[in-house]
Amino acid sequence: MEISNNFQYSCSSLQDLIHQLRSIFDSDHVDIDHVKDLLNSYKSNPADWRQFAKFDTHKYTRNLVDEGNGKYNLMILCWGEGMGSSIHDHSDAHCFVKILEGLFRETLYDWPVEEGDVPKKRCVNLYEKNQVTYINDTIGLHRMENPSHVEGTVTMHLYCPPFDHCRAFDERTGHTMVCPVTFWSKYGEKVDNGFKKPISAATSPKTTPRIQH
Ligand code: CSS
Ligand code: FE2
Repeated sequence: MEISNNFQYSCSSLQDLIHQLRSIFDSDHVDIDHVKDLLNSYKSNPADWRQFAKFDTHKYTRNLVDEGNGKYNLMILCWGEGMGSSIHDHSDAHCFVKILEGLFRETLYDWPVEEGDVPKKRCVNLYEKNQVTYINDTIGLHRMENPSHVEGTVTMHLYCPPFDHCRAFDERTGHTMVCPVTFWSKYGEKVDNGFKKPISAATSPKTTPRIQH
């Protein structure tokens, strides 16, 4: 990806956005600012995305909207009051976030200098409806949260290339953990993530904790 300025987009609906994203990502060289501009040009309309916005009472949800011809994943995340992620990286992917509803708080961290160091807090950014932000592993790590205790937050994320795990960091101990990321729904339909009860402690296989990031 390359950086350039002064590009104008207009976008009338989520369907239109999906269409234009596919067209941008058809090219071998995608400009980060063009993707940001396009996402900015979409004005959030709940009628467009309501079908994908599934809330869960216990955790934030990840809902797949489009696989972008295999080049990226476009998804809608729903964050109940006060819900947040751990501090995490982005598996070498580009991460674009657009706020569709509510408020969103990002706490940025520097990478630990040495293995086992704790990530160092850099700054806090607050985003509101229709704003767009971007991060990759070169910029740093972050924690994302719904800071509100009275309303939910809905965000749209584009990850390029798609990834199915990331690294989470414990702010106090510096311990890190590779975590799978899963979808709560795909194309508006609930996904069965297939948790299987171990038969007994003696025979149960080691399971990977499914923590969202
Ligand atoms: N990384 C989180 C959202 S913050 S970018 C996730 O996709 O689950
Ligand atoms: Fe993130």
